[in-house]
Amino acid sequence: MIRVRIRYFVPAFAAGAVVLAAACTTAQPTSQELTVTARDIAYAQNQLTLRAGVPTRLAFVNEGAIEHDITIPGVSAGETADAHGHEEASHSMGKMAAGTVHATASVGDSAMVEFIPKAGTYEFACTIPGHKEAGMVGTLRVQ
Ligand SMILES: [Cu+2]
Repeated sequence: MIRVRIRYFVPAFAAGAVVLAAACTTAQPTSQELTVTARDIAYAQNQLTLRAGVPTRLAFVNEGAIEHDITIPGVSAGETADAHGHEEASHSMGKMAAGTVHATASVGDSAMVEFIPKAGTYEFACTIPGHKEAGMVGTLRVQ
């Protein structure tokens, strides 16, 4: 009686394992992209999620009437990543904390920054004086 049970149980288990393996393959992308749009004065997206350890392209688009940036301290697994969506060096960040991701764009411009995110929950904000206080702040979850 026990033998019969085992004979039916094993193929069912094997089929389940195949499904799990297929799910794992599709769940791990080789890259991911994220767009954050700035307006006056808020981010169009203030709750962001990313997958940890996956190369990421963050596009920062400024649809506002003044300059804005996005700064995410500590999220990069590698070096500090910095992108400026304008030619003049009007926006100097000085020395940023290790692992900071920063992109700045003047009016109507955009910037693309690439990094590999570490798992965790991060606050991101605009560093232009007064903007964070006015609401240019959000949360990024990396899982
Ligand atoms: Cu701003």
